[in-house]
Amino acid sequence: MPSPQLFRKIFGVAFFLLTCYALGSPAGPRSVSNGRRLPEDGVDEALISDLLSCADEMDDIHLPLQHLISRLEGVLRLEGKITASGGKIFATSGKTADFYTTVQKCKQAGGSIATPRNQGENAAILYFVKQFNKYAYLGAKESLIPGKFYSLNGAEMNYTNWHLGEPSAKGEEECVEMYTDGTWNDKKCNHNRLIVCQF
Ligand code: MMA
Ligand code: CA
Repeated sequence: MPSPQLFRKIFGVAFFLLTCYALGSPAGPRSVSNGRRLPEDGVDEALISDLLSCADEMDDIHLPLQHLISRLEGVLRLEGKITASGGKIFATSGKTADFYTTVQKCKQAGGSIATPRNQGENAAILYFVKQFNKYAYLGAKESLIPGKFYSLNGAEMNYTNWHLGEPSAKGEEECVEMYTDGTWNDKKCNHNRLIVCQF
C-alpha cells in the first residue's frame, strides 16, 4: 500500500493530467503516440514542455474563474446572503426544519449543517440567528456518554459555547441549538429551527 502522502501525489498528478486532457491538450501520451522515443534514463523534455504549457492553460482558466468567484462572493456577502469565517462559508434559506431535515437539506445543497469550530465560525452562524431571530440547530449530537457531544463527522468538539447551566438534560436532549446570543443549548431534535448550512 502506498503511503497517504504518495497516494495524494499520485492522485494530484493524475488529476493534473486528466484536466489537461479535458482542456484538449494531452500532456502525457502525445509524446508517446507521436512516436518520440523516451531517452533511456533521462526525462522526456517534450513531456515536460507539454506539462508546462498545460499548466499555463490551466492558469488561463483558473485565474479568471477565481476572479469571478471572488466577485460573486463579494455580492453575496454584501447582500447578507452568506457569511464566511476562515475558509468556510455559511448560508441560510431563512426556512426552519427539525434537526434531521436540516442535515438532509444541507447535504442536498452540497454542504453540511453548520458546525462551529471556533469563535469566528460561531459568530458567522450567529449573524443569521440574529437576522431571522430564530435559533438554529448545529451539527453536533450527544454521544453515548451523557453530556458529551460530538460533531457529526465523529470528531470530538474542541470548541463549545454552552449557555450557563447547559448541557442540562444529559442523555435526554441529543441535539444542540444556538440561542440569539450565540450560546448553545442541548435540545430535543424535533423542533423547527433555522436551517444554516456550511460549505
Ligand atoms: C428548556 C429547554 C432546555 C433548556 C432549559 C433552560 C425547560 O427546558 O429548552 O433545553 O436547558 O429550557 O431553562
Ligand atoms: Ca438544555
